[in-house]
Amino acid sequence: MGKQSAPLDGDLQRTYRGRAWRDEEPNRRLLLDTNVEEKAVLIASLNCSAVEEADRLTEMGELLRTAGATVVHRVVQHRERPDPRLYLGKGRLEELSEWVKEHKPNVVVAEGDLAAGQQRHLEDKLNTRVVDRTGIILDIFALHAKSAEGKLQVELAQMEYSYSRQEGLWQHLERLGGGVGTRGPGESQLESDRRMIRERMGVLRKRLQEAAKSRDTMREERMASAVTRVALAGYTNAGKSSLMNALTGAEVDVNDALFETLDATTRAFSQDGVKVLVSDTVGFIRHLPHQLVESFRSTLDEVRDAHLILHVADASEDDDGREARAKAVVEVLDEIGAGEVPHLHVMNKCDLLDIEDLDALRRQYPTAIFTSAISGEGLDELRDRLLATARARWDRVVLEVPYSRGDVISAIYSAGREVTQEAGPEGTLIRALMPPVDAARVRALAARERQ
Ligand SMILES: Nc1nc2c(ncn2[C@@H]2O[C@H](COP(=O)(O)OP(=O)(O)OP(=O)(O)O)[C@@H](O)[C@H]2O)c(=O)[nH]1
Ligand SMILES: [Mg+2]
Repeated sequence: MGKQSAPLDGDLQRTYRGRAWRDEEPNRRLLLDTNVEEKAVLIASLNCSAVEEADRLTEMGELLRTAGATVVHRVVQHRERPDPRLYLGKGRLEELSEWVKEHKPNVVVAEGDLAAGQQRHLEDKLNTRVVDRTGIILDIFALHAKSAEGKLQVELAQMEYSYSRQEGLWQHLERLGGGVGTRGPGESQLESDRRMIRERMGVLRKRLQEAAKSRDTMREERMASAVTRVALAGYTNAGKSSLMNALTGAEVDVNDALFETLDATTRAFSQDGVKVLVSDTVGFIRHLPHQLVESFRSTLDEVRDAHLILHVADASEDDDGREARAKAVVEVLDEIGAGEVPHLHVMNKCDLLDIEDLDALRRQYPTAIFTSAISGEGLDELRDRLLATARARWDRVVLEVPYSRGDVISAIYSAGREVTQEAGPEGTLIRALMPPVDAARVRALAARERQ
């Protein structure tokens, strides 16, 4: 490989090498150190409106804050699309390179996704770590993963991310080397890295499948149960967990951070014999890395299997920001197969709006429910709507139960509501509202009796 292999080899050490994940160190942070507040330079190559630009840069700042870094400098370039080789244009990169030399930030972070080659070229030019948006999001997930399954899911997503970048680098080296037969030492290291990652991904997938099996059993029970299931879904930091806690008295962690919640939690609340199960799960973001959607698929089943999705939004966002976020949420819901599930819009954080703004928003979203998990505003209305949804799912059952089957009658009383009974010629004529599953069960029982 001659001269060209030397800088690439250095590259590998910085970004690609030394990540031989071992069992004893799961969920190692991919890119940023946990214990120090890192100084980050944010770079962006954008082709969007000024409003969207401001929103995206703010969001990237929030992501970095959650990951433990502060933005100390920004370089924003407006161009049709990022430079295919260097992400930024040459001139801007030169300027940045000078700045980096002088101020020595810990990391340079791109607002968008970087191809492996772009990342490598930037690291060479700037002589510092370069990370992209997906890398930061994966890092936050690694930081917040708590359950065993959550940790496996994050690790798999991290691996898939690294693997796809190694693939790019590997192809690049292959081109440089001019063919398989001329591979140098750098490449063999790379190959062994790839093999290790592949093997580890296999192990992780298997473990996740095992976890999914027990989940499947739970899922079957869940699907068979008559209880109405409601899932909270929405952009990260909209207040889903806060609403969950306010509605059900759960104690899910709440924090002003992105992706605070990763695991799914389900709690019930009930009133007058009507029960509703509420699930809180991982939040969404625009361009949610595909690897994460894939590895969190089983967690996201909670959303797909729901009878009703509460699409929670932050009412205090400006119109453009709120609409962009709502669109991103709908995209992810479609991607996980939850696009057809009925949903109800919940505008949360209403306490942050003044009366005029709130009125305007109510006119803009006439079917939404306006809540504040902090002041408690709108929570009764939300609860009532959920209970009404649960009631509406109940079947009206009219049956003639043979006099010999007192057990069926007591089953109807225990699972049903508004039960009335009168004596008929061959049995008790009974009317009730029942959850669909129980209705089917007693109907089958009664039919069997008749034969
Ligand atoms: N003012 C106000 N703040 C709220 C309200 N609901 C939640 N928050 C705050 O918003 C932040 C995020 O709340 P969470 O409940 O953690 O949001 P989440 O949607 O579960 O976020 P992720 O799990 O990170 O996706 C926290 O600082 C909450 O205290 C509300 O109604 N009003
Ligand atoms: Mg949460």
